[in-house]
Amino acid sequence: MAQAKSAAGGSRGASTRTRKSRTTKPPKNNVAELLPYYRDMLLIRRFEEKAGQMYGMGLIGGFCHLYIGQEAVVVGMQAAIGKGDKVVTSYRDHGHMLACGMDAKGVMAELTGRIGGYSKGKGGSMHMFSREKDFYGGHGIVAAQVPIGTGLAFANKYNGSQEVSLTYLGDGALNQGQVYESFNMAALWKLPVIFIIENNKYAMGTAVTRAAAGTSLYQRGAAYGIPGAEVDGMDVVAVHEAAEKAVKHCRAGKGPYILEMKTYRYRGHSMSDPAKYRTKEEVNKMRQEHDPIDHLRATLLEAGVEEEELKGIDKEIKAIVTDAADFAQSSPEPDPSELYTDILIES
Ligand SMILES: Cc1ncc(C[n+]2csc(CCOP(=O)(O)OP(=O)(O)O)c2C)c(N)n1
Ligand SMILES: [Mg+2]
Repeated sequence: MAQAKSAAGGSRGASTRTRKSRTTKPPKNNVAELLPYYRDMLLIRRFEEKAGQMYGMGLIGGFCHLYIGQEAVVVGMQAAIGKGDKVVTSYRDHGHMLACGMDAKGVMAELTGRIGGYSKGKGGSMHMFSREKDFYGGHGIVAAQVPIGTGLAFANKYNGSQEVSLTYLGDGALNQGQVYESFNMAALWKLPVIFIIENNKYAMGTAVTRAAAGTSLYQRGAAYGIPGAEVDGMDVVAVHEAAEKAVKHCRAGKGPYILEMKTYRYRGHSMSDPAKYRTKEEVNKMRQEHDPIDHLRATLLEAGVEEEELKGIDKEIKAIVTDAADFAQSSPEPDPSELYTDILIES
């Protein structure tokens, strides 16, 4: 399975490659445990497709960054954590919210700017939050969530809890200075934070190969002694396996961990991206050969799960997304008085 590889220049770091082939097999006798992965990835996929459609119809305003293609990352990670563990991410956040258990209706209604949305329709796609579900946002400033996630881990440690902080960032965000300030403090104080780099190969229109000096992103913590691993982010079983290892490391008080998820976004950077920086063939190849949902579906069928069972899940998800879309269009717009609520006024 994993081919051990030392992190560049790191004496304490133990970066490994855990990138799996496309033949990852489910744990023996545990096929049923994979059904929730299928369900959760499908929910994100269908939700995002619907959001894209509604954006095209003019029902969603502002920015909207879809997560289609990357579903295995968040679903595999989330399956390794529990209540109290914290999650924070960037603006490409709908999948993370759904994976955290936030209500599809509340997320969709936020996209349409309605009162039933998680931020009462005042935040939109990039600005949602749920303390109840341990989701700490949606952040529009590239890498801003990294010190926040590190701070959440500091709080966990300070409070003497065993909770971990999952801090997601993109391949582009990884070149921000604040990431390395966070790495330093996280390693110095052995904070329980997992930095999950969602390497989808592009930062807007810039390929990672053009922007990053050295593309083994999982080794970026080597100077701080932070272990890192490269993972096939299109394979939910591989993601989950890597996540469990990283969570165990954090809960044991050994400090931070880096997971580089090799993934791909099928849609543009945001809804207004003409996508001239890559070919249609490149996108089609990924969709056809590496789709995380198709791959899991095939694995499940091969393992003897009935097609009818999967169809039942498809139907359930369709109903959830239709309900969310209906709610997002029928929930009222916020009252003008809402302009004056939730505002910090310092006098
Ligand atoms: C500080 C800052 N600089 C620039 C931007 C504009 N911007 C928004 S997303 C983005 C690319 C980030 O790419 P990546 O981190 O790879 O995440 P991805 O969009 O691929 O998920 C940029 C440059 C911003 N929002 N904030
Ligand atoms: Mg990227």
